[in-house]
Amino acid sequence: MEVFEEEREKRMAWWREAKFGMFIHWGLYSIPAGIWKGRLIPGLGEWIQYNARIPVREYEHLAKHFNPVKFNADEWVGIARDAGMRYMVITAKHHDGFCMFHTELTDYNIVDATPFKRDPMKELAEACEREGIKFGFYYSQLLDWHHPNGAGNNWDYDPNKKNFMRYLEDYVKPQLRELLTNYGPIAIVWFDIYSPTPEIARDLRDWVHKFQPEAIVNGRVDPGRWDAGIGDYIEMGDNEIPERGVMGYWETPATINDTWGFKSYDHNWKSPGVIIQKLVEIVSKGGNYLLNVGPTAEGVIPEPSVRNLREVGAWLRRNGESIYGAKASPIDTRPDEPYRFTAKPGRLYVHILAWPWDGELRLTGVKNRVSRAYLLADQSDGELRFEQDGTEVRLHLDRRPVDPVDNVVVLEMSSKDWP
Ligand code: JFZ
Repeated sequence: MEVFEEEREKRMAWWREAKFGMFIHWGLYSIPAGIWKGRLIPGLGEWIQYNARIPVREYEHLAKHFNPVKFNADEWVGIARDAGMRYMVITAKHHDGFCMFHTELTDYNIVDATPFKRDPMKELAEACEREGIKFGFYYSQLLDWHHPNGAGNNWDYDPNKKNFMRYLEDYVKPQLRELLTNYGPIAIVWFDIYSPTPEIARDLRDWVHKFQPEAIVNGRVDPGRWDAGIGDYIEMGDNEIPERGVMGYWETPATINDTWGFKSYDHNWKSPGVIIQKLVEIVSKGGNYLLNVGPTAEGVIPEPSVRNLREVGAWLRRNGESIYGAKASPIDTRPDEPYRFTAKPGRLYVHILAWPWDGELRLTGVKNRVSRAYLLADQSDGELRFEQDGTEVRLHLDRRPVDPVDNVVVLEMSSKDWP
């Protein structure tokens, strides 16, 4: 294995184990929250400056009103912990160019431009350190609707007069240095929407590793979703779960409603059951699930998302062994089959998404001899009866399920050579 591959395997060790993370989109866009001058602005909350073509001189006035007095880093980290989320990625600078961290490169940042005057990135990094949750930054390395040399704002600036390489060298890289030297150990840098060329992608990845060699770099540093492999893993499209398992490391970034940045009228919260089923679907195909919350301008994570995440955490406390550090299913399942598999050496986890009415579950493709079977969440009733004929196992679920969404049966094998 090449040295780079070995280094990557070491970097990815915690990520292979973590499986489930909290994404946070928080910035000036949380103030309008999808409404501008009395109009509902369609699209993602964090895209409001673009979607409403708001001039920089108007949009930047929002900074004077950004004062999230209810923000409490330990509270947010506690929500992630109680949800069973093992890492946190937060927007240090999204496409609007506003910096949610103290930077010397511009006064357009939360410490210098707002009445809040605190650095929430610093407070969250320290709170995550206390809680043992891995911490990282989302950073928009291409689109910047505030900076004259950033990409994307053609309503204030003449695109023909932009100098992206100046933006990269004189602004992006010095800011990345600040983020990678002022906030302690950074577990991941989550670049977004691709670099213009593979050379720039490699330069950014190497720049990250110059300061934090252990930091994982996501796939959107690459010039395209499936290109280059310069990042440490493939970043799927928003809310995208691949049809079939994908080789190597990959992650689904997902919204908990229909927007990343807070919108006051988006109440389409994913239920705990939907979140659990997506988590299981993703892990059964070999991926990680980075699920977003969009805090309000006051610094509050919306209560419905907190409530739903708390229930997901309760399920994970009973069934986390089948998720954390688990590998993709060794058995192909059709999308319509009411069960999924995850695996660890010598153990197959059968995620039963619909409890069979007759209590019988027939599984095929089990390439080892099963020695015992039991319900992961409640072993008080002892082991489950089963018969095995070659690779076919008939499970007798002669007891009531304990969970409304996903009941996990463990099939312990006679040896560790499969799965
Ligand atoms: C990007 C951002 O534009 C968006 O605001 C949010 O931060 C999201 C997590 O990332 O949106 C994308 C980027 C890439 C794809 C889809 C949406 N893609 O590759 O399909």
